[in-house]
Amino acid sequence: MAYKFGLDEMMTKINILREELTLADRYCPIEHVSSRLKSLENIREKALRIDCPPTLEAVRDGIFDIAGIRIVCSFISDAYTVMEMVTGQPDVELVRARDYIAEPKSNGYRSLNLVVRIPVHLSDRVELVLVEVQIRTVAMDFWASLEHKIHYRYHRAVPPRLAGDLLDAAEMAGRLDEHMERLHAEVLAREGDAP
Ligand code: 0O2
Repeated sequence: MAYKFGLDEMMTKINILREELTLADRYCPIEHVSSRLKSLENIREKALRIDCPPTLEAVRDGIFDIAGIRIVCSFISDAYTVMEMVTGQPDVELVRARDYIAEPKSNGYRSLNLVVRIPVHLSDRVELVLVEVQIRTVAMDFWASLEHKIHYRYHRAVPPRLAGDLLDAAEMAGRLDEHMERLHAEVLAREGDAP
């Protein structure tokens, strides 16, 4: 229940940011947002995989992505802007930041993976809830969703040829992101020059 409310709180924050920028006719760096609660089965599977004892306390302390939000942006710079917007709020505590954009994983995975702690106000207490926030570009998301499917299809043992092809695709997606970023910066500079 607390994780569900944690997700609701974070989604409200993100939706307010989007709406504020849209109403004020300002550039909105967020393309789309999704959220999910990890199923009990997936929590159990992850606990086994990372050697986390299957107790409530251990899972609370050891699994950070029970509540997960994914924010997809158009450009790499937008991902960092969104990170600042989300973590700059006084009731959002940044617990962990993994910048897989600056340092991609060896399989090619790129994303900003944050873990934040936010208060959830219940009738008789305040619970501090961890929410994982993944922020990435459309190209990174496209790659990650296919890689995720392949990963599960092969039960995490992706054949080397496929893994090599995925790495090539991740590098292409990275180059596309850099190209789009340059075009975006050029358009912004021209808009700045316009009378
Ligand atoms: P699922 O099925 O998406 O829920 P830790 O064990 O603490 O070291 P943790 O918590 O796995 O690390 O943190 P990390 O590395 O930031 O990964 C959190 C989530 O990011 C993963 O959750 C995935 O959703 C996503 N992710 C991380 N690495 C990859 C990757 O190589 N490929 C893809 N497609 N997604 C990735 P789960 O529980 O692993 O997976």
